[in-house]
Amino acid sequence: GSDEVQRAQKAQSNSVTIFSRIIDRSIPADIIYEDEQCLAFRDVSPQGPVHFLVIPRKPIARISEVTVGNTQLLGHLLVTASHLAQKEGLTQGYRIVINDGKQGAQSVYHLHVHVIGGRQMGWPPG
Ligand code: DGP
Repeated sequence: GSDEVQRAQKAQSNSVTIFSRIIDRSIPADIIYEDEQCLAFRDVSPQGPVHFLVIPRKPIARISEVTVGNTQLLGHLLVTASHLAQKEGLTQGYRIVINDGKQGAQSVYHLHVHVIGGRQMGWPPG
């Protein structure tokens, strides 16, 4: 019934992912930036010479779950991504990606902004 659906939704949004463990320092990561709202660290499986992720501390599962209440936070993630791209020397451009759900090929259900650069990108993406 609807209780079951609510429980499943709650379980997903509260689920402990590998990124929660990076936030609480119970597993290591190459963290390049952090502040009160977010954390940025290098992707363990880099898709370019530079590849890092910007994630909120708040465990939002995916971009399709955000609300207007998350507006400031989402802006902050993108401004942070842009500043870090500059700091990483990506003067010739870069790609920002947010994967959502099954068809978006999301594998970790803690919202994350990919910043990939240091090589020529193609379009369309695979
Ligand atoms: P996505 O497909 O958008 O859900 O991307 C998840 C990314 O997270 C993927 O590029 C690999 C990266 N990743 C997964 N586990 C870890 C981890 O334990 N440490 C780090 N640094 N990155 C991870």
